[in-house]
Amino acid sequence: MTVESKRAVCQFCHPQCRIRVTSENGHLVSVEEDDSFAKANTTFPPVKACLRLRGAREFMYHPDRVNFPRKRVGEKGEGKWETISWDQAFDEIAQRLGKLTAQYGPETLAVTMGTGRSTSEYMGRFCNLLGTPNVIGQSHICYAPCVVTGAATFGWAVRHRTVKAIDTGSGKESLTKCALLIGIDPSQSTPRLWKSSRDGKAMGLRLIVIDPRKTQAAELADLWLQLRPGTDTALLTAMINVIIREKLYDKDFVGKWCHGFDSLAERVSQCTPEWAAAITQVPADKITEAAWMYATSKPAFSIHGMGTEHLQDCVEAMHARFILVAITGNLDVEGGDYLAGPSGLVSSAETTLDRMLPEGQRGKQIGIDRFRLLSWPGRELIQESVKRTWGKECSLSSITAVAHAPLVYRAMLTGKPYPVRAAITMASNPMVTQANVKLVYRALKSLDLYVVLDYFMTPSAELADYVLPVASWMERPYMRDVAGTDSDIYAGEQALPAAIPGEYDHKTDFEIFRGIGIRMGQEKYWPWETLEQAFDFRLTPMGMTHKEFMARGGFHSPPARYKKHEQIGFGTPTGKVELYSTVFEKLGYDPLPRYREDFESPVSRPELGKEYPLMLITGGRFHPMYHSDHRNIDSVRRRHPDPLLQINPETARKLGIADGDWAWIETRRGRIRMKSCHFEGVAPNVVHAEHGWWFPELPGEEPWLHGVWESNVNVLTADEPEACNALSGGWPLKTALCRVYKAKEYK
Ligand SMILES: Nc1nc2c(c(=O)[nH]1)N[C@H]1C(S)=C(S)[C@@H](COP(=O)(O)OP(=O)(O)OC[C@H]3O[C@@H](n4cnc5c(=O)[nH]c(N)nc54)[C@H](O)[C@@H]3O)O[C@H]1N2
Ligand SMILES: Nc1nc2c(c(=O)[nH]1)N[C@H]1C(S)=C(S)[C@@H](COP(=O)(O)OP(=O)(O)OC[C@H]3O[C@@H](n4cnc5c(=O)[nH]c(N)nc54)[C@H](O)[C@@H]3O)O[C@H]1N2
Ligand code: SF4
Ligand SMILES: [Mo]
Repeated sequence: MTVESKRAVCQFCHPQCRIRVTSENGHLVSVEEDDSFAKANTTFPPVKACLRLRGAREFMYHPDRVNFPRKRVGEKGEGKWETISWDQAFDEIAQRLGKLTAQYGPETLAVTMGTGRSTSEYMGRFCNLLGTPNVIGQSHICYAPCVVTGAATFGWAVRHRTVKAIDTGSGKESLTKCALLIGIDPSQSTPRLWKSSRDGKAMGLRLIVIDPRKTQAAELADLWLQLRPGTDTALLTAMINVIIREKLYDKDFVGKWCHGFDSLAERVSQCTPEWAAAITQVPADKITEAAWMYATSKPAFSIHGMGTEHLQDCVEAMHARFILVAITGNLDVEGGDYLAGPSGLVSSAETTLDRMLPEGQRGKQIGIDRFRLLSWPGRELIQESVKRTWGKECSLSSITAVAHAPLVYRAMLTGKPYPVRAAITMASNPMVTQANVKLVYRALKSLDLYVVLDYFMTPSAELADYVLPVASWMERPYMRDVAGTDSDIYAGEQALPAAIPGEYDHKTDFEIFRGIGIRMGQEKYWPWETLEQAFDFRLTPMGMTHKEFMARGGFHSPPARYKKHEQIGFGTPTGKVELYSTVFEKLGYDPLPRYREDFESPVSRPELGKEYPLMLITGGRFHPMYHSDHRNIDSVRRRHPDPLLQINPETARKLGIADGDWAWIETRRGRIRMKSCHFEGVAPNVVHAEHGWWFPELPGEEPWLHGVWESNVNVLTADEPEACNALSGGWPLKTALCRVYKAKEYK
């Protein structure tokens, strides 16, 4: 019997917990926290309690896991499959894709990606070599707007979400004196930030939370600003107004290092707390107090989450947040918002070979005319000065020059601006997580070729022509420098075999794109046979292999260096922090943040507001689920068996909905059912519905598609271009108008 013990990095979610995986004859025996690993700047205590991790064996050997490549034999969505070999799968996919690209051009292929738990740089490499600019997915609404707006404003992105958190220092008093949490619920989504928030609070940290819901962080906070959903820009520009009017800003830093202060001051001169109070429903004195607290408790840290990123005016709100950071002198200082700079790896942008995507093909990126910030025009403009300053781009190219998903799904349906006839889905589940899934469904079903790379038959996989079984984090090595924005590098070993003859035959996403790519004439560009060899190459600038990197602890964090602008300036066109964004201006947009009422609110649509009187927030994170995952892992599902709707008890009473009753939630786009949960922490005119729900236990064939129409909140969300952010194209997931009524019976 061979017993092995390996040091892996868990990828069931994002914190990159370091796990000791023990196996016997290649079979998983146990997973536990790994103390022998080099400490990754903060340890992560809740591993033992992590239900997702504890379900690892159930996941690995789940009876529903797809273990061999599958090819559709019946009609699309009929649920009839045959098992085929990898060679057959690669040959047929390459051949069918080749035929389609010959007919329509390589841009006929779209690739969907998700929250980033796999090696998307090799997916990007495949796409760039093939010549398609149409990578789509969640980047528009998850993290890419933050990277791009950060890089446009500061010349690099500030990012602390998974790796770094509030700097509490090592003394009795918190090093960071104030933390501003905007639209983020760390107690559910961001364990390290949550731990450091609580630790900091016990050491005198002042906490300001901006959230329409009373989250655990809001309970802990010194100040909780319960704003009306969708009004962050109004609130943040009012804080800027107070800071400028009361002269609380850092005059020295602003004078030396900020571009456009006078224009900013003029722009926000009307944005008084009283003005913002009428919009946000947060009392004016609380806004003033928040501005004072943030500006005078130094150093201060800030972070925004998806409550801000999932808004129609997300870019404006982020820009306002970054302005606050800069004018208060909290940028790149110890305990404040840190600009990490690039890591020592070959960058992910280089790995994707994005420079090999011909100019003409870049111009075909769908959405490029309208949404220029996150597509090629913004990418080129921003990264030019970033690269000049830092030597490397601040991006994972596959997520910062992306096609606009809602327009790509429309192209699948209409053939405009040109036919998109094929798609590959990697590490994503668009039938559940993309907005407006009724449209996504019709679009995916209309394709000539649809290939899904996943572990299970998700509702998306059920619509595929081929389903390819991927190796999980336990079955592949790991290495990451957090999307090319953070200098920390994490690595892990492969702990289990990806294939055991007669039992299962999985491949990494890397091997799958390589396999198809080689058959499409890309052989020269795939010199590495395994993911580990590809990692070896990325480590060449550091002069070691993946194995050697693991031998040195599997973690590298260069010592922090602050105020780097004093040596190198800021990587923006003006070399300063762009309060007034010359980048936005050049792209044809407003260079300063301005609040606009959301496309679907009781104020912008009073008539609709009468029919649909409640404001709907979707997708607030909750334990133990991770997006649409884990619904089929019994031990996890038992802890949270049903989809929940949070509703104020007063509203529920008026609607005759008792705590625990099933209720319909309806928007203009459709309706779904969830179990109601009375919650004082939302205003009477706001409800919150979870996202990610499908029911793996229901049949896969149509019309069921594992219950994808039952409780999937993205039946309700909007994705029309008019609803999207004007600069980035991000779609709104935290604002919509709905009505709620009791569901008479369930099932
Ligand atoms: N209404 C609403 N919608 C939302 C949100 C919201 O708040 N509200 N949140 C949005 C956000 S921020 C995000 S990031 C997205 C998430 O959107 P997705 O990333 O699409 O969501 P997941 O459920 O994580 O889907 C991942 C799928 O990939 C599979 N998978 C996991 N790891 C791997 C891997 O390594 N390789 C491969 N090939 N497959 C893998 C899983 O089995 C799962 O089926 O959802 C977005 N959608
Ligand atoms: N358990 C778990 N953890 C996760 C995930 C998961 O699925 N499950 N997903 C991961 C991913 S990919 C992401 S992107 C992160 C996201 O994690 P977070 O950034 O925490 O995002 P959410 O939980 O979607 O929303 C955060 C808060 O925004 C609030 N909010 C809603 N509307 C508004 C608004 O208009 N303004 C403001 N200021 N706030 C608003 C919500 O009430 C919510 O409390 O979580 C990651 N962590
Ligand atoms: S699932 Fe649990 S152990 Fe794995 S990365 Fe997430 S929090 Fe860490
Ligand atoms: Mo996300």
